Amino acid sequence: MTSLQIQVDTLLNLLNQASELRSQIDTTAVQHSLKKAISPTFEIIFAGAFSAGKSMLINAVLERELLYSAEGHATGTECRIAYADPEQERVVLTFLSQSEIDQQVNLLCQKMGLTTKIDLTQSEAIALLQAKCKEILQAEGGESKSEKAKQASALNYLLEGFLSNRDRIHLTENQTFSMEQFHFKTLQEAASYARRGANSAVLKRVEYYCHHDLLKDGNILVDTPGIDAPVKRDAELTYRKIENPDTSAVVCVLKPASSGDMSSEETELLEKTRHNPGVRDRVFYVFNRVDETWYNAQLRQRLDTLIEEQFDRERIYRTSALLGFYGSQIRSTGIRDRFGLDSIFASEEIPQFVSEFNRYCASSGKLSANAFRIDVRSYESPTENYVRILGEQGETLIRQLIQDSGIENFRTAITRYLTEEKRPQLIATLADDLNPICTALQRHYLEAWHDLARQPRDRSAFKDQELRQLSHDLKQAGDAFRQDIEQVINDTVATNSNVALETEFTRLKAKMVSRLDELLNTFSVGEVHRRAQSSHRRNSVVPLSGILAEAFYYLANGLEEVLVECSREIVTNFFVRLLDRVRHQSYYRDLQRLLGNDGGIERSLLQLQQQTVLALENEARIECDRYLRERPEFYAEGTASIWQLRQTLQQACRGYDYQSMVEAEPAIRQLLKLDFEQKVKATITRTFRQTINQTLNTHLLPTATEQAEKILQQYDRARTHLSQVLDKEADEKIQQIQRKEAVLAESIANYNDAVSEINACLEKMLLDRRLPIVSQFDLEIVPMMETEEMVSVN
Ligand SMILES: Nc1nc2c(ncn2[C@@H]2O[C@H](COP(=O)(O)OP(=O)(O)O)[C@@H](O)[C@H]2O)c(=O)[nH]1
Ligand SMILES: [Mg+2]
Repeated sequence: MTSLQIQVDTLLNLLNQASELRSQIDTTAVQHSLKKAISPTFEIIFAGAFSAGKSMLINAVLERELLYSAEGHATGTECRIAYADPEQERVVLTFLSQSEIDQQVNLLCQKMGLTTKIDLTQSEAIALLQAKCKEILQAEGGESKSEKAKQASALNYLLEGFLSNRDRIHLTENQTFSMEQFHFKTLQEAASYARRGANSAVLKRVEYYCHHDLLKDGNILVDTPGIDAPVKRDAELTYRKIENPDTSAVVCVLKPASSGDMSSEETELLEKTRHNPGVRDRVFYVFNRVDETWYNAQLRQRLDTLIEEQFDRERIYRTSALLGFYGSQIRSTGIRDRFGLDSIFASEEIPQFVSEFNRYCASSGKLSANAFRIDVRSYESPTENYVRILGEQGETLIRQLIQDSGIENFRTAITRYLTEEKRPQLIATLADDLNPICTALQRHYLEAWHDLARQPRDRSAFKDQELRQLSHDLKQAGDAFRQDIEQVINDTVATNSNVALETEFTRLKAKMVSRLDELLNTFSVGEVHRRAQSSHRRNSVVPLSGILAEAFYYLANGLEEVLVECSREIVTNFFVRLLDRVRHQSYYRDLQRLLGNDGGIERSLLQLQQQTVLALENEARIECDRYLRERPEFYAEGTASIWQLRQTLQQACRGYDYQSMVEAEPAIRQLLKLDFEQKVKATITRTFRQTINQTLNTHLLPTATEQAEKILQQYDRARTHLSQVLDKEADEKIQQIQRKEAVLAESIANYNDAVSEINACLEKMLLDRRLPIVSQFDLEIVPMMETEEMVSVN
């Protein structure tokens, strides 16, 4: 771990410990900038349209021919160039899989209108298709002549590459090979293998490890497929790289010098680059192919206007990678190898560079007549002109060419950036991202420190402060108790959401209903008849109304027993639960601490329980007493009960003896049932639930208010008690404050250490920003808090 990472981690940990701050501050920016600042690698992506000259530009910057660069040929190969010591130069090659090649072949076939699906395992089919490609190329007159020719050429390369690398291509996996596996002796040898069109077509990735100062310090140059590559997936690969936060800088190689305007893909590229938090302002804009504007005034004008209108002045470069690269290459040549024609360009008939060179000499307008006397002769061949002119002008012309190519300018800028500006800038960005975190931490530490400084430091000061609070605390506890009771009442009465009580009431209902059944079943007409006869000895006949009256008493009293018993149970259980709840509330604990007891809460609740039980029992008795009276519907015309009454009368009054009355027993029971069922139903569905609520309400609320008052009146006792408690607590509390202070002091020291180290680093890099320190001076000045004055006035 680098020291910078340790410092930043310390700060982030401190932030994590300050729980109030943690949720308010987003640390993603810091994570990104830290990663960049400490990362051993720094990826610079060269991105742009197909044929903008990305590969040539990298070759030119490194002054080495590493990458494949050619007209009209787009590959999906990603090339990375990283540093190696001189003896360690090497290349690692990763091949496409057969299924990837298959996909590309079929895509190209489709585009070219060759619909038959090709199977790569069939060599005849491949041979046929290659023949077809060559036919198209011939018909079109060369690989760069038309879109179709380009496609035919690409397809041909792909098939050729597949055939000649067959043993390195796996059906589904991407296989990797080192330089040694190919028996390449030098990087150059491996590079020229990879540059060959057919090989490049089947390579997914090429990693060069190459000795160049620019690559030191972890810099990696990445060449990407064009953003307008014909194979969509290749273009996507580039966009994904641009958006990846691991990417550190982007060189946008733009084409307007040749096309006159920005393409939509180029605009998208700039957009995506700007939105990458890993890249920020580390973007270089290179307008390559600037040589084309030398021969076309209109192009030149359009390029100037575009840059003027759409770009800031910063990091804008105009280059000719082609002239710059070959210019630097032919420096080491001479008349002995005809300025490269026999060495560098040996394989080409009329090299692209030769034509461009002659054109530069003839009509670029860059070579003043005073300095150069150049004669491009129409009767000489391009190569004759080339060799002659270079022979005449030598070194100076090459130097002028390189200077006009703008490559040195770009190379100097990117080298300066990578070797001098990059580190300080990465650290500066990190510091800027850290700044809000440090400012918040610094403020937090000062506040916490001053808070502690205001805390009492000795026993008597501590006691004074606590006792000053006492009446306020007592009132708060009493109020809390009252509010708690109000809450319980509200839950029970207003919303019927007291679950336990609801269950008990349901049980009460069931008990009443089943008791009525039982009473109706056990009621015996014979028994009542005998009892009536024995209390009226003179008479032997008993009227039906006499029997009914007895039955009413029997049922009402039997039901009363149940209702009274259930009421007692409901109230008792309600209070048991209430007490349990109260005992677990914080005001109850507070009271214990302030008074040494609960201030009489428990006693008053138990008393209240007894009163409430009596009250509700009484209500139950009144309720059941009312059962003795017939309901008005009992005799009302057209009801079931009057019909049943008549029925019963007819049966019972058929004779005068005991027997006819006993025979009417089922009818009498039916009649009683009709009447009592309604009465019980009214009790359990309407009246009695209401009665319970009412009883609890009227008993609890006044008592709660009264109790809160009583608590407040116990101030003197509380004062005596609390001061004894405080005597014991003071030492512990003071120690606690001291412990907190020690912890805080340590955090502050850690914070200051981390910040100082980062500041030292900023200073060393000559950056002017600093992160805030928690200074001794700020710690010592304790601002007075307004609330403190208010408390002492009370
Ligand atoms: N005229 C001119 N041609 C260039 C320049 N840079 C590259 N080229 C040519 O453009 C073609 C494509 O270049 P290449 O580097 O492969 O482009 P890439 O697709 O962006 O990698 C090649 O033939 C190069 O020689 C330049 O500055 N001027
Ligand atoms: Mg390229």
